[in-house]
Amino acid sequence: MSSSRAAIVLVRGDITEQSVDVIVNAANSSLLGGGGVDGAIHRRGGPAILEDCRRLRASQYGKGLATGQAVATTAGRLHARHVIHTVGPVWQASGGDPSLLASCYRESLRLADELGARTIAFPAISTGAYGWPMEDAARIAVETVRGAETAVEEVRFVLFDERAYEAFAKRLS
Ligand code: AR6
Repeated sequence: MSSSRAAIVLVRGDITEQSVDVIVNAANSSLLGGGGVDGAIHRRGGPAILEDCRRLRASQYGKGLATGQAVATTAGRLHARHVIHTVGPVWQASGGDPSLLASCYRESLRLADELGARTIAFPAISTGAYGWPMEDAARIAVETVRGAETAVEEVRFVLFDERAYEAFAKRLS
């Protein structure tokens, strides 16, 4: 399988403080905001992001964004050109579908390529409100990015706490 030439970089911190071409949002299917990363991105990016999201809901995403899919908006006041919103799968008592979590990373990278992005920042999708176990989420994130065919040069995982950072670092070592 051909694989990405993108350098993978780990940062411990707040994704809304990153300067990159694309910041990825762990959104929900409504695209109309929420807590966690989603809340932080809308707060710091300002109302232009929500305006774009509402336009998407009023046009081709009338039913919202499906799990595993990705869509782009302006980045408002963030230090980025675009926000790509993707909807991670919810971890259930019976587990979760890893292909849907992988799809979030793959579809976001595909869209970033379409937008001509060279740098992209991802949070640890699904590991907060959606309950996906961190170690498993880190494995899926790193394997998917490594396996992706993309022109993106730097994929930055921005991890909010030490536990998340360590889980990703373990996968990269
Ligand atoms: N920068 C980087 N990572 C962050 C930040 C931040 N500013 N804030 C939180 N995290 P979550 P999900 C971490 O809940 O699990 C929202 O309400 C956090 O510690 O943001 O995909 C949406 O609207 C965790 O490791 O996303 C959806 O309804 C990771 O980011 C739902 O939550 C993801 O946590 C999506 O849930």
